[in-house]
Amino acid sequence: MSKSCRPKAKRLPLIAALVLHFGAAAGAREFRAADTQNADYPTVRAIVRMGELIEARTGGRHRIRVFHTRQLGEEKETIEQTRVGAIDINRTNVGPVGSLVPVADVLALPFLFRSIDHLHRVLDGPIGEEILASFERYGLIGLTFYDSGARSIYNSKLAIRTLADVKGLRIRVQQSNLMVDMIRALGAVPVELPYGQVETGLTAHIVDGAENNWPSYVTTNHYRAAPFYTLSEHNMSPEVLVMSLRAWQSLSDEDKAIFRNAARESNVFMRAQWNSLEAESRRKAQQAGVVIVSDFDRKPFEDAMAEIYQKAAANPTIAPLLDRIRQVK
Ligand code: GTR
Repeated sequence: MSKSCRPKAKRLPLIAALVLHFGAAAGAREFRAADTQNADYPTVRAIVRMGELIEARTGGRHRIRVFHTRQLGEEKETIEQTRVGAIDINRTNVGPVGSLVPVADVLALPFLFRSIDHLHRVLDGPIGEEILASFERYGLIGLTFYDSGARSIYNSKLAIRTLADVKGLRIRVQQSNLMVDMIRALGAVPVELPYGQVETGLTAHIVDGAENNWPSYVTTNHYRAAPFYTLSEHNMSPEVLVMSLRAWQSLSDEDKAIFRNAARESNVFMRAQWNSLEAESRRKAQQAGVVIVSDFDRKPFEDAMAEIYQKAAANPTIAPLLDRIRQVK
């Protein structure tokens, strides 16, 4: 029997399948993701990985296109664009996002975490979940955190060992009020610059130094212009992966679960790469002649943060979280 002669009853499932297929395809989407780091950076690779998982699990209905290296703008702008739904997914550091989502600032507080393990226990437990959930009222869905190691101060002038050494230095900070306060509390001059302008800022001596983790210090070439790196490890601000509320609401419940799980799995994938990249970046800097200062006088740096902690303790959203974070063993 030719196809056109099939009895009507038998054709119905085929029509239903076609409707289902094209119906689903109509809801199919490519989600635009922003990251300021370069194509090989672990956060970018992690989002690519998340996209692969999503594509496989939705039978190709949904995919993620990653725009790395600030192609969609600097962090401050991309956060704003994600909030209004012009960008679907954004990987940013908690530093700049803290100016929009105050509770995120708690994770950027200087000298709060005792170690990366302590940070991981906080992020992987109920506090991490609560912080991610609190993004929603600002138009963002917190999907997962990514590692970012510890941030340390570097500069082009001198090996910083004491608080007096920092005094008066012009230090670039992320676009974050908390980071501005932190550098000011050290007696240095904070200069807010977008990430993409720091290398020029250092080479043109607009700033004397900056602060970041090993992989960022090396992949951006900051180590060439500012070869004194003091292991201050003053904060451990993680990265956070967020989705615009608008994009999130376009997903079915089933797809939301797929996105959440894929994001979490991409975090595990990223963590597996982080330590070796950190060590490799440090080695590269050392080989290039960077002076690494580990014998710095930490206590006065911590004491200088008293005012920041007074402010945090007076904030009813942050204060209870602070205590709970300290209690996490
Ligand atoms: C990096 C982080 C970026 C950006 C950058 C900066 O460690 O991955 O998202 O916040 O620091 O200092 O601007």
